Amino acid sequence: MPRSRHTVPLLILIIVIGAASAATALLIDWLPDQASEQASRVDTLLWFVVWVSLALFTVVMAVLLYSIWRFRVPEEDDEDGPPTHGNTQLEIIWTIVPAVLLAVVAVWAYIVLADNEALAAKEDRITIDVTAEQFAWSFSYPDDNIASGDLRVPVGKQLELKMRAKDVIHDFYVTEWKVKQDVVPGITTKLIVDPDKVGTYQIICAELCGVGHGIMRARVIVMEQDDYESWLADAKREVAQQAAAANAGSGSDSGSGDAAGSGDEGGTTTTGETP
Ligand SMILES: [Cu+2]
Repeated sequence: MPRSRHTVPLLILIIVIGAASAATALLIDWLPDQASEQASRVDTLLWFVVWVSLALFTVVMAVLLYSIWRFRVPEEDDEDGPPTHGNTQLEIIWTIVPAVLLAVVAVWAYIVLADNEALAAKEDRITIDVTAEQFAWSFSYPDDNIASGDLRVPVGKQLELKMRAKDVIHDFYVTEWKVKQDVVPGITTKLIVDPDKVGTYQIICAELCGVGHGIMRARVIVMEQDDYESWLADAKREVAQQAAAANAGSGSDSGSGDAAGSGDEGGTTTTGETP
């Protein structure tokens, strides 16, 4: 059979399409920086899926383009093509290969999820309550009794975010952390993440939640441990001062005993301004 006649042109097509696909994947910086322990696990799995997809895409496109070119009939030829029957060998191959690939991805994803959600020891993690509402995020620190419009966290510690929604479904997503989690009215959802890079990142809502969905953003500020502790101490002091002031002038209209300053634009704490 004329197998050899097709082999070389097909191989050339595979090389050309494969090189173009690989170049597209490699030359463009597709993914956000990695800023959590979870990030590299997620990205590695993602790139595996991408490379497998590119390989399959390359083979399919090569065969398709070659067939269009090589087996084209003259325009006036309206006859049916020759009848063909199944090819058992091919069918077995194209059943087994995707089945194995899917199984690999499923098991791998399970392992990544289990690793990503593994809880650190109690003293090595910080619990933060996250509240989502149309169209804002707010954060409170139950252990320290303060609240903040920015999510401020120390680097190198695990966060256990306990998330509640006041109205509709939202979704907490920090692209650099590579993890996201729906926030659903009526239940408390949980997100585990270990930030490992100091910096300021955006929290975005990743679930269409109304007209303000696109502006439903907040900042996460990942700080050195020392900076975090001094911010925490300042915030606690401010809360105590506010409480004292509220007590002193109780009855008067001097503002909220409710420390949870809403996430105003500067997005700081309770305190209004912080270092
Ligand atoms: Cu939202």
